[in-house]
Amino acid sequence: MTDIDVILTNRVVASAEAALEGAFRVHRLAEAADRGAWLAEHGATARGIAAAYGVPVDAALIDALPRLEIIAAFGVGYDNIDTGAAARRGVVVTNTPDVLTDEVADLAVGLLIATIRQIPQADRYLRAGGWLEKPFPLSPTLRGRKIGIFGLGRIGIAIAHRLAAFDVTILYHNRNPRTDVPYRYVDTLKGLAEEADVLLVAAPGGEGTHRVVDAEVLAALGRDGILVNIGRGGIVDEQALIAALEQGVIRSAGLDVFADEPRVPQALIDIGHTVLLPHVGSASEYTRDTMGQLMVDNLRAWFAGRGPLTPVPETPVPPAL
Ligand code: NAP
Ligand code: 8YV
Repeated sequence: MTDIDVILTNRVVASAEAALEGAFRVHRLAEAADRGAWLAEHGATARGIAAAYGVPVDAALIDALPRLEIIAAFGVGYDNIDTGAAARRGVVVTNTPDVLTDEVADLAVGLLIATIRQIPQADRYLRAGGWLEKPFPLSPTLRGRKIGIFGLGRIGIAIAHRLAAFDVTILYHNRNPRTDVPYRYVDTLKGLAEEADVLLVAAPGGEGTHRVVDAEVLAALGRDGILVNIGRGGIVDEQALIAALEQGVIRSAGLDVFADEPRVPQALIDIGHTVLLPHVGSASEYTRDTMGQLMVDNLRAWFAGRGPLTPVPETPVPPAL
């Protein structure tokens, strides 16, 4: 163990916690009964943060740590971290890209098919004895659908590659068109929803995408439309989605992420034809271990003077490294 103090903001996978404990003096923010008193005790010496998803690393926390050098996120999404505040302080932020891409893409395709073919509903029907009475109702189909991917990045493209095997049409919207993909670019999100009958969200959360999937976009998706969200809950206006599902503005939704996790609106739970998952896109033992390894490797590399392995673009690596 080194004499470097690192704050762990909440529980992460056990293998990563063990690696952190082996490499650093770890202080667990989640165990702080009184945050002010806790920061007074540990804030002056902390040089790193291991940032679990869901705990804000905001300007107040960053500014309470005068020796902070690096914030290593456990996840590829880092919308819980104020990268602007970190950049102003010269603090580097890292995330865990690539190592979870395939796992999340697998889950996205599973969620899409589960939602269209109503797999959880059919399972519940059998268990409740419904099949003994009559066959399960016929479902909608994936056949002939146009899939609009909102956020054709690492995960979005991995989803598109998988969907190619399903013989569906793929369109996408990003801020910038890609020159390296065979899929057609649509220059607005509403335009994508108008053209597609599945809107599959794989974009990051944060200010730029906050509630952009709103009532207008859902209306554009249309009565046969399916929304699948594995990006971030805040991207979708949940009240507008509930209204759209209740009123038949769209057909159904498959959601892995929610605006206020782990709380999910009761109205969404009560709509029986949706498929709702507790943010499990990357949640296999294998992938969570790999993500944890990369988070710890970023901290180790930084404190060994080798620079961060996977810094985010908003907080450039200091020129000295
Ligand atoms: P990525 O490679 O950075 O891809 C993000 C894509 O979104 C890029 O193509 C980007 O293109 C586009 N984008 C970003 N901001 C946008 C905006 N304001 N409007 C339109 N398009 C925008 O990231 P990734 O590795 O694929 O991960 C994507 C996200 O998936 C993560 O940030 C995270 O929120 C989510 N995720 C969820 C789970 C889960 O368990 N459900 C697991 C992992 C990741 P442009 O820059 O051209 O706009
Ligand atoms: C995890 C994620 O659920 O990487 C991300 O952005 O959303 C997921 O992989 C999360 O980071 C860890 O709880």
